[in-house]
Amino acid sequence: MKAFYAEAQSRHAPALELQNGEMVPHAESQARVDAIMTALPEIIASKDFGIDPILAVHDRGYVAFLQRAHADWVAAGRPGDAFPYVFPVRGRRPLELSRIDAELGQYAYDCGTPVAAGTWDAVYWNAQTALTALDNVMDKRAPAFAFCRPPGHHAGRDYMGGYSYLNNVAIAAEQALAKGAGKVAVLDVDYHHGNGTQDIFYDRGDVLTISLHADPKTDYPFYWGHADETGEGAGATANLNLPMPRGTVWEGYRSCLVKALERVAAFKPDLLIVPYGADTYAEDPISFFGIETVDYTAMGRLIAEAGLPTLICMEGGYAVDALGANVRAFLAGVDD
Ligand code: OKP
Ligand code: ZN
Repeated sequence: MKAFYAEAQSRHAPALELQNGEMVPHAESQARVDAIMTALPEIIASKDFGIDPILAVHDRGYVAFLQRAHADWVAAGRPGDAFPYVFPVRGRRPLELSRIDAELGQYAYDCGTPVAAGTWDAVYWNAQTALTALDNVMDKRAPAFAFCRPPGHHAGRDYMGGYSYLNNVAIAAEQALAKGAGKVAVLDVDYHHGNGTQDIFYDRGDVLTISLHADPKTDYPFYWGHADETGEGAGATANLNLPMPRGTVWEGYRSCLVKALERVAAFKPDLLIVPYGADTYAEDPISFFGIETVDYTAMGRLIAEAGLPTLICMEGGYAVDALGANVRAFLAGVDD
């Protein structure tokens, strides 16, 4: 399967994140890139589709903020990466705020998503990687792998969180519609709920969003991902959340995936986008499912059986030692 990446994606290198009350080395690291790179046979450099496909999904003010946030942070005399620490409570009146701390809180929803010096360049090219792989899928009708990094599925129209800044999957879905696809289905198999993608398409009937993930009653992102979130307006019934308990192994996961794929088939999409996270892996350091490396091949095979043009976008996966093998196992299943 063709795999795409842009070197600039490596410019995003945040040092630390706040996890369970401690500043720890950021889990979303360059070591992930190296692990996946060595597992892929050949990597094709991404093409530049420009900023318009990004602005078709994301708020202009938010994009401008991402472009200058780190420089503003440095200008304010701050060390390291730009970190939010104060957040507006939802429902407050919109305010024109200019101090960097106020803006960080306005555009972030957690403390795991700092803006580092190279973040904008990296996430711009991250989106281009998704767009390049999409182009390949639409052109060749064969599956393609967008090696997206950092992840994107937690980012909303105007917010960052969960290591995500731009929503690569949403950008690709919107671009596919602009290029003539009538309907797109997103099937998110990362351990964490794809809250940003859900939010972006919540009131839309042309994009079906499905997420299989750890129950938000016990796991991040807590405030989204519950089974009763089914969409609204034109998108009523076009969102499906399948939360699973901690400890879920392949057998239980598989039956949820079958349900998800039945819904995909009923929707009759022109394109399937799969945000893939290897953080469902049994040994993942921040997650609690029991999927094994061989199971990823079965997972990929089941998804390929849907018989749809398929774009795979990388999301999470933090067990660096097994990450390459897990990605390879999944892609092998899709390719079978
Ligand atoms: C990004 B992706 C656990 C803290 C979790 C954020 C996790 C973001 C995951 N103590 N922090 O979906 O893999
Ligand atoms: Zn995840």
